[in-house]
Amino acid sequence: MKTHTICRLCSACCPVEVETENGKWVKAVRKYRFPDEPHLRCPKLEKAADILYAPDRLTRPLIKKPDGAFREASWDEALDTVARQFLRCKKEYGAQSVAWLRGMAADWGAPWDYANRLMNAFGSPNCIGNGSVCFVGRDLAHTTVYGTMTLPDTANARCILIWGKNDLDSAPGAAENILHARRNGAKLIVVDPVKTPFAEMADIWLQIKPAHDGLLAMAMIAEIIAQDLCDTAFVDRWTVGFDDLRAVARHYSAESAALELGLPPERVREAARLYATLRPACIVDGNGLDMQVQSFEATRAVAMLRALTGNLDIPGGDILPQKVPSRNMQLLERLPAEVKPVTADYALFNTYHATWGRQVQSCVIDAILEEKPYPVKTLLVQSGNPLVTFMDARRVRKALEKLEFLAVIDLFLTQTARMADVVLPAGSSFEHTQLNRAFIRSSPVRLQQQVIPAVGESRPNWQIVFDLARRIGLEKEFPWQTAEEAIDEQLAPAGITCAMLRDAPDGILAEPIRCRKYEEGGFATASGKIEFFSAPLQAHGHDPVPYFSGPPDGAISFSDQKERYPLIGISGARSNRLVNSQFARIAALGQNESGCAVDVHPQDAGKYGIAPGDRVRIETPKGAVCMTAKISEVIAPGVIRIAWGWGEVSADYNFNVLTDDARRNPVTGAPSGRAFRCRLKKIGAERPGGK
Ligand SMILES: Nc1nc2c(c(=O)[nH]1)N[C@H]1C(S)=C(S)[C@@H](COP(=O)(O)OP(=O)(O)OC[C@H]3O[C@@H](n4cnc5c(=O)[nH]c(N)nc54)[C@H](O)[C@@H]3O)O[C@H]1N2
Ligand SMILES: Nc1nc2c(c(=O)[nH]1)N[C@H]1C(S)=C(S)[C@@H](COP(=O)(O)OP(=O)(O)OC[C@H]3O[C@@H](n4cnc5c(=O)[nH]c(N)nc54)[C@H](O)[C@@H]3O)O[C@H]1N2
Ligand code: SF4
Ligand SMILES: [Mo]
Repeated sequence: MKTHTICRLCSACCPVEVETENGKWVKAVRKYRFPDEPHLRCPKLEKAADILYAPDRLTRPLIKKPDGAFREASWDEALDTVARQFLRCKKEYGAQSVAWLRGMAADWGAPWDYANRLMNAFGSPNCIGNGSVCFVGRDLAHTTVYGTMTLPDTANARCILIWGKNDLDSAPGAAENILHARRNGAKLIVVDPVKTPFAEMADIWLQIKPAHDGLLAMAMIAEIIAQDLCDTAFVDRWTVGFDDLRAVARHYSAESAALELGLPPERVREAARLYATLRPACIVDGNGLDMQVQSFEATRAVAMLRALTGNLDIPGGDILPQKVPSRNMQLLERLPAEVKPVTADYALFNTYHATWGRQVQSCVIDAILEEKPYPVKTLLVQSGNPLVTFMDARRVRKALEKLEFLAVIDLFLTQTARMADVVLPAGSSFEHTQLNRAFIRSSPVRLQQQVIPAVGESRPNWQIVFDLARRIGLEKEFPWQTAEEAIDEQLAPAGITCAMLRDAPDGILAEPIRCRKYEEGGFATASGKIEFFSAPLQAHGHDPVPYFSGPPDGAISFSDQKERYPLIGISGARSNRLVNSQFARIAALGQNESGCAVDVHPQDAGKYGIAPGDRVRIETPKGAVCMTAKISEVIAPGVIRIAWGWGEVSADYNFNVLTDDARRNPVTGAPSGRAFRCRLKKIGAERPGGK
């Protein structure tokens, strides 16, 4: 049997066709937008059976015994235990002392809505996503400029500016669009500290100093304004604050910025000119811009480039998405107004969007450890592995140890799950039907369909949440018996149902696609125009224009200890075999730890006496990891790139013991997880057998 669905093994959300036989996975293929073009392989999808039927998949709920070992339990007992803890905590400390942490994997789609609904109805504002380090902070930066986050129409662009994104490994469908445009003659500019394959094929590669993107964006803005390369008619008609931006940008000439960035000034000018003059042009921004203390300002400055050049909402430019009409399922109105979330310091981020909710994950750790603004005592982690993926991993461990109760919903007994009192086994994305956020953010709507039965006694995420809700007294709020019933209710405003979606393998357009939609009703900002100057940001005490109060300072963690920590460490590539902390244990994907290595430039290798395959120790003021050295010229001298996510395999490899969570972006709470000062020393010769 063949079924069209969405793969959610990573956040790329590829449409796929899955073949099954008697309820068993046989194989799957990604569907291609340009079937005649060469396409990219995805090892994760090819090895999906190894993931789905992994011998260490959790198949029964687990409860921790007093001696610290787990025992298997029935769903009734496990869910009742979690429900009892929720209710006890609410009674003893107030509902807000219960928090729900959400990782990336189950999607911020309907399951995100369901978890929020449960927590809001329960009375706790602390359903917290990881958007401070991934995507949502960028969404806010776009939104403050032109009212929404745009989507690049790369396939039709003549010029593509890739800024901190590596779709070849992280989103193959998106990469194929770029390759298609390239074959049609599009020019490519890449801003990346690493020589990625896109950087190699680029017309201009700006090898940026890590975490200094804001400076480069301001220099490009300055150049475009100084050389009269703006789309003046568009800027005059559709923007506010151009004079303010021009006044700030004067301080960021290509010469001065390039000096700080270690780039030739003419390259910066050339990039600005190419991007501004070749229309249509789009900008593909990525996670390279997140996890920096300066991420919000930098992303905002990048967003302004789109507006200055009039590339918004035109074919081949950056498109304003057409949201699919849907019901807000979150019951936010049920939350008592006087209860503030643990993320209260990030007021604008908490409230700018109707359904993103609260996203500064670090605040949960603060609340557990420092009891500020109040203590969190019970935590439920769904589809996340904070012990490996949050900054400052040792602090996270301390926090998890301090909790009165920890429950984890996951497919595997992760490092985080091992610390739990109760572990609830979830079905993978192929084992349940789900409406993903990505497919209501813009048309066409597509359905992620269940293609195989849940493995063992594992259960779909939606069912676990609904069952738990009913056990804490929310039967009325969760009346649905199937995922389809809930999805149909959510999509009712669009007049679309699961049954219709099942018959539409390529999805359903909620309305015809249009361009220049702002001509009908303006932009969704306070002024109705694009805001180079943001009054709402100013009202919240932030810079109304990016870098209004000066150039980035301390963008890289531990910069004040440069003498002792001379190198810049950056977070490793996302291999197309692995996803964050996932799959390294699957033999076919983890490949005997061959990807767990640190890239050292030949100059630095010479300086530190390091040969390929040597064991090295990398240290920051926070901690140390040990890995194998690889000599590589993909990074600049003075920069080392350290594999990340491997902390799931061994504590020795936990990249995030190196990172800092103390300094955060004031608007989005983003810590500097990607770039920090560090030092390196050799601790042994080549490891035998690659182990
Ligand atoms: N140093 C450093 N730190 C980083 C990053 C980095 O680049 N460098 N990247 C950051 C980014 S962008 C992100 S998004 C975060 C990711 O942080 P996390 O979301 O914590 O990371 P994952 O390893 O993807 O963990 C997902 C967990 O969900 C489980 N899972 C998979 N599918 C399902 C499902 O359907 N249901 C349930 N319940 N569980 C499921 C997996 O087994 C896995 O344990 O990490 C961030 N941390
Ligand atoms: N195979 C695979 N796919 C994934 C994931 C995975 O782990 N594996 N994770 C998923 C998740 S959670 C996410 S968020 C996406 C992320 O996917 P992307 O948005 O593509 O992000 P990254 O691959 O983390 O980084 C993109 C590029 O940013 C560069 N970069 C690093 N530091 C800087 C900097 O300071 N400035 C600039 N300009 N660039 C910098 C890196 O060298 C890299 O080439 O991928 C998703 N898809
Ligand atoms: S890139 Fe691979 S794993 Fe990720 S969604 Fe697409 S097919 Fe699935
Ligand atoms: Mo992410």
